[in-house]
Amino acid sequence: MFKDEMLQAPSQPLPIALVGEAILKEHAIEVRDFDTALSQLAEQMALSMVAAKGVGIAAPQVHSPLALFIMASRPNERYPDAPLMDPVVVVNPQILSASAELVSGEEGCLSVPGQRFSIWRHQTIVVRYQDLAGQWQQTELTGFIARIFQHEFDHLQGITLLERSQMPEQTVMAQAGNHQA
Ligand code: K3U
Ligand code: ZN
Repeated sequence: MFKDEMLQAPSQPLPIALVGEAILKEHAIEVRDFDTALSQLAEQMALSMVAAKGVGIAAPQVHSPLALFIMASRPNERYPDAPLMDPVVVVNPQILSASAELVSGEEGCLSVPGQRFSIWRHQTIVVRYQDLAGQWQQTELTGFIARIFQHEFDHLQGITLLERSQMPEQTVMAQAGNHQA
């Protein structure tokens, strides 16, 4: 074997699934193998997210059934006070509790290009997830970062903005299968 063939090919962005594709309606599958294939998938998701100028991306959006997403908040026109953060890879997420306070805000979705929706989200959530090494992390998120987490979490439940925007605001947590603390 030539030496070049033994080297790993550079990561490429993956095509993004659009509404109407079946993968966006499916419930994601728990990640069990924290291996190099998972890290490579996360890297390709990050490339797809950056290329599309998103602040997050979920695995089903790149045609993978696995329960992981990336969040990458940055200040922007609609959320000028949003914190700038390095991308965080979130695997097997859980929402442990959510504030009673709901806030409405505008959201777009890379899978629903050209549309914006006003969406109610919990202002603060306490979440648990695994990192790429399989280590459990627990943290409280608020504001725009909490909004990104809830948007991406929805993708793992097979919920896009088309469905979410039709739901009464009270069903925010109920749809995610969680309970208020
Ligand atoms: O709505 C978008 C946006 C981009 C930069 C700043 C503010 C908003 C682009 S769509 C986006 O980034 C989605 C990504 C998705 F669909 F793949 F998950 C994430 C998102 C946007 C806005 C609020 C919450 C989550
Ligand atoms: Zn989306």
